Amino acid sequence: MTILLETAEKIRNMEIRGAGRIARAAALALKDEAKSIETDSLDDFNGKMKAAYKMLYLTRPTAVSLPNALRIVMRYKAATVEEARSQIIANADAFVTGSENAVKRIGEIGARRIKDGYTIMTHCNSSAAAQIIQTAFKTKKDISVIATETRPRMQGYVTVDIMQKAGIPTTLILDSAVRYNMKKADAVVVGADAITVNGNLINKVGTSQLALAAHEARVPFIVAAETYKFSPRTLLGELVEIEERDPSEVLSPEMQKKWPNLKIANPAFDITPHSYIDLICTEIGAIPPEMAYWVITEKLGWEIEEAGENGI
Ligand code: RUB
Repeated sequence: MTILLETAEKIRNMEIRGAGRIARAAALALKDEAKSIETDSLDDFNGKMKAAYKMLYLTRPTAVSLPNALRIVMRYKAATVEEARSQIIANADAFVTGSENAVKRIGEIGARRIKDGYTIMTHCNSSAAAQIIQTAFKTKKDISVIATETRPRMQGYVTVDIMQKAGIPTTLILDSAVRYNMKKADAVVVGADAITVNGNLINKVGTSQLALAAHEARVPFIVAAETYKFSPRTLLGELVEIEERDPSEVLSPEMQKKWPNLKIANPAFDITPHSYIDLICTEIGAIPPEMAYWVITEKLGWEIEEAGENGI
């Protein structure tokens, strides 16, 4: 199997998951494809690259880091196959390095918001959110973590594993125990799959419940998001599609047979309104959600026309 097919399958089945990892894996899959296409015809090369783009684009619908990464890697203008190939390789390498550096920078910026003695609640597993917590801990701050299980895929275990390996005291809680435990939290830190032009956050289903409970308890709600998590297409009035995953993630096929008339809803993400977000930590600084429009138009620099293309 080619790296392209393997990566697409791993993103689809969530072996590769988390918006940042998905973006980096997709960029590297395009790079590998560019390296392996054997042709002298630029049209042929372009056609094959577009097909690879399309395959990766369709793997998961919500994390905007995926189409953003694909567009960044596919920004090439070349007169020959070799020129195109080397531009794609350079774009992919630059994206991956930039993405890894962004996560580190977010860690440094976000860690300044974590004071000594803080307990931080987090949801699902976000590399950017985990980086903030780990960076704060490394600066000798005496902190602890409350991690939700994150049913049905239990990404909370990944977070627990990271925190345990780093030696950070951690408490695992049920998703339904978020409000009860919020009184023990000094801050909530979560990641992002997408941020819309009006500053709303799309992240793992249940995130909006942490935000509501944090708001009620006056606990700061902080989002860790690289700028490529901001969605240019929302500038055109489009909504971010919420992925609906297979019912078998919620209830086994055997149990489903027991209740043939039962409906199961399994949205993978939800929407947190910008009014519940105190701060978004990006690699270009800690910003209010109201600056999303600026990030999309000025930082990402995408014209509305370009934002409207999905490249397919
Ligand atoms: C993962 C999830 C993460 C964001 C950010 O969902 O919601 O919070 O993707 O992660 P899933 P990161 O497990 O369904 O992919 O900060 O690592 O990009």
